[in-house]
Amino acid sequence: MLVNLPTRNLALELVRVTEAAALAAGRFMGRGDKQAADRAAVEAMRLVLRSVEMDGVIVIGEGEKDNAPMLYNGERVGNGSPPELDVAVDPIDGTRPLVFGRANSISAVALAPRGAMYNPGPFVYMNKIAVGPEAKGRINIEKPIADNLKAIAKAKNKAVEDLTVVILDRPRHEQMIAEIRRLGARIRLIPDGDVAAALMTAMPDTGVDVLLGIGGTPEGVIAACALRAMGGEIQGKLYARNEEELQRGREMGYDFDKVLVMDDLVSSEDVFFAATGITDGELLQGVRYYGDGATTDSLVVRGLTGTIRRIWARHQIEKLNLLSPIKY
Ligand code: VTB
Repeated sequence: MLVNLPTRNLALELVRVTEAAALAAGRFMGRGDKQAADRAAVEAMRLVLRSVEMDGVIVIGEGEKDNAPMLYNGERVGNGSPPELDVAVDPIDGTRPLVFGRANSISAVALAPRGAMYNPGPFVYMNKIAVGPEAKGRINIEKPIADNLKAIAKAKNKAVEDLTVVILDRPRHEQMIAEIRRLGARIRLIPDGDVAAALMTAMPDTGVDVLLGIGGTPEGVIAACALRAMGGEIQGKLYARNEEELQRGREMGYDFDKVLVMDDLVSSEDVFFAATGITDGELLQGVRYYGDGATTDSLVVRGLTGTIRRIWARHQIEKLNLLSPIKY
């Protein structure tokens, strides 16, 4: 038997990164200013990432689609010492819900060995199907929705009518929604935030069984890292918005018909994932501020062991503001 000494769990360092972003972004709840919220989260994230002992390169940086402040693809993060890692960041998934004071806005970061994460290039949309551990190995994005729902229901020992399907509330999903209604499953339409939705499929308490539909590609890769660590599954297919994008993809060697399975999206089991709630949601509690501090609620996951930790923290804002250039 091969016995290894326990090694570092980088996710435990990573959680400070998502906590900082959430604490900074939480101030913008309901205040209507997307740019300011994004800037606060990105700056806090960038600063705390520096303290993480790693030689990281951002492979998945959000923002290009929304023209928001961002951590750039190719940006070096961490303190520069080994291990060499790919980094995926989503400083705020659900900026709109945050600035309108709605549910399920989170901050998320994932790490994987260098070269392990899928590089989606400039292609912003991905068709996705994501499930938790019970339905892992039973889904196939190429098959009709009816087949997938039946397979998931069977795996979870329930009827299709008992399933809850999460879908982003977008006109592009009208047909899919009509089809799911015809099949009799229950639907949760979400305004944004399909990273949280993908995670919910792997957390039985949330009552969510499957995520379907077209969402952001960066969000797909981050969700893949989290689900890989949590024992769930996601499959994706790049989605071209128009003929021009399709053409560009072909020239760059991207195949929009290719099914991206777990191993394509993140090819290593050695992944780390952390997320902190910004606004309240069924996955995580949002940031709460008190006269003398603030609380955060986070999820910390390590792929090698599959350990899922829930970390609740109380932060002393006054002390932090003395030490940190970030305004909490
Ligand atoms: C989703 C959602 C994100 O982008 O991926 C979505 O999870 C997809 O793009 O929070 P559209 O909004 O253009 O449909 C976000 O909403 C972030 O932009």
